[in-house]
Amino acid sequence: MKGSSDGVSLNRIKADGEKTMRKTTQLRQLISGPGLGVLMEAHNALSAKLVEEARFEGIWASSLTLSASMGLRDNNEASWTQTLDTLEFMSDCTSIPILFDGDTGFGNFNNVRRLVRKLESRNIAGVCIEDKIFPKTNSFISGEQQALAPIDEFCGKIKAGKDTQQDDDFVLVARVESFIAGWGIEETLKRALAYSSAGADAILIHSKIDSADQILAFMERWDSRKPVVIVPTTYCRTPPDVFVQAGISAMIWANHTLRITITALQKELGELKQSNDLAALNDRVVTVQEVFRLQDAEELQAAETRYLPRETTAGGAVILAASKGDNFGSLTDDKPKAMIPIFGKPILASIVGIFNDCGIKDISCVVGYKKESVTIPGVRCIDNEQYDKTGLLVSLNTAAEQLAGDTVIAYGDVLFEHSVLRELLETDADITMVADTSHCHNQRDSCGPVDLVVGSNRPNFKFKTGRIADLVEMTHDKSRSDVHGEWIGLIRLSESGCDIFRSQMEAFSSEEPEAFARATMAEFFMRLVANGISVKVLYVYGRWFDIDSIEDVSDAYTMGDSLS
Ligand code: SPV
Ligand code: MG
Repeated sequence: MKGSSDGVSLNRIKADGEKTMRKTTQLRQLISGPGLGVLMEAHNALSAKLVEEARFEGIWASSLTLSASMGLRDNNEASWTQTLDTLEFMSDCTSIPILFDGDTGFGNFNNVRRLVRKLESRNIAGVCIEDKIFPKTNSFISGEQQALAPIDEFCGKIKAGKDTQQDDDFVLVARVESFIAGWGIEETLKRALAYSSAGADAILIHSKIDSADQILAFMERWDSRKPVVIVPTTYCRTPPDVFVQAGISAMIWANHTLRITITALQKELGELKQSNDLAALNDRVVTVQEVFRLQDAEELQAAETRYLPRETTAGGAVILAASKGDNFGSLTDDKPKAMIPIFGKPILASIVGIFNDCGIKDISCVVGYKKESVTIPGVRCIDNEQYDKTGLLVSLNTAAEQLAGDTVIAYGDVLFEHSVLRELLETDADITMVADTSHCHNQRDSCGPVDLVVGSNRPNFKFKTGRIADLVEMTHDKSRSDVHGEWIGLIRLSESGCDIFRSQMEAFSSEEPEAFARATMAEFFMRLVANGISVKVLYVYGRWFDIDSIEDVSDAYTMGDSLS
């Protein structure tokens, strides 16, 4: 056996890197090198891959099993191009060589020429053609009745194939069917010699008796003129050592991969039909993960991160909606302000709708006041039990676990146009807040302080420049002339931005627990800036409003249409 010392593994263990050798060269070595090579049958890409994983050195693409797996008979019912398509899949997912069972060559010498060209283009390492007449019949079905091809004509096919191949190592095996057809040793030898002289790289002597006698008789007279390949299907009990001693170069285990499959399927499908117990079967079969592994699904995932454009959708959103709201009279008797209907639905439902429209499905909402009234389908509610004693930063910290991957944080009383969110999602800094430079929205004296932003620069909307700035300072002082905009309650965090927010909140709460408990988001931003953390400002012009009072609600009713 080739390179085998244990007598069990019939295959050579390849040294690392050996598989980078051309498949044709691998097959040539398997068939012409010392010892007994083994070609294991496969009939589709998956079985070919499994044959390789089982560490066989080469694949026999059998006409019997290829046709059976197509639901056809081994009588050239499948066209050669249909078979070629399957071979291409088999070759693409394996690195060991395939010897294709090319039957009679699908016609005359001219068809063999075309076949060899196409096989080489699919990286098939060799072809075996047999001296029967097209359309052939499997050798185990009425073998004696099968006519053999005239020797001259078959030699023409061999010569045509050899003259056509581009790769010197492409292997052409000539298969002698005279034993199958009931002829004796003399006819077999005559044919083998002729095919050898015509240029065949190896001779396959087929036999269907249940001993190796015909093969051994041939080998005694053959005198190692060319490598000999055998198919010990009917004489499989002959120990491989006998073949080694006889000087046989390679053997083909021609159909057992398919037969293993049929045996397993018949058994398991039959039992399942009887038991109806899918769970029991589940424990006996490979996992779906194993199927993914065989498909190399991981490779595609890695490639996607390399080649697909970065998704602009945020992974998730956290909406802060725990507070009652002070300026809404009886409107907030039974619900927080985020649940006040504006344009026919709760503010929160509109915000969630805008997130969903922009591809954000994973939405958490920090609730507190009248939390049972917050019922928005698909939204995860997180309870800030201290909502009436704490500031917004504590609400955000309640949802700290949700700050993972790209995350947008929004106030539950702010409505903004889709375009504002889309622009925010396109930013790529770790921390980006949105500030409005229009100052045109309706601020009332009764409202709380406005979070004003001083950035590193002013935007120029006319020339579309300066839309992103560094946050320098936040202030409530409306009289300041260096203010560039008003924070609208929207922030986008990258994965690292989320890490920064979580660790900074943790540090803040342990260093200054009282200040932390009362802290506003603006105070937190100032703390970040003071700690040297970069916070970016995305400037927008209008396209949002907040609902701060009962007057805002009635204003919205008179507007009569929603933001879009
Ligand atoms: C095949 O596997 O298709 C063969 C070998 O040709 S045999 O079935 O034994 O003829
Ligand atoms: Mg065949």
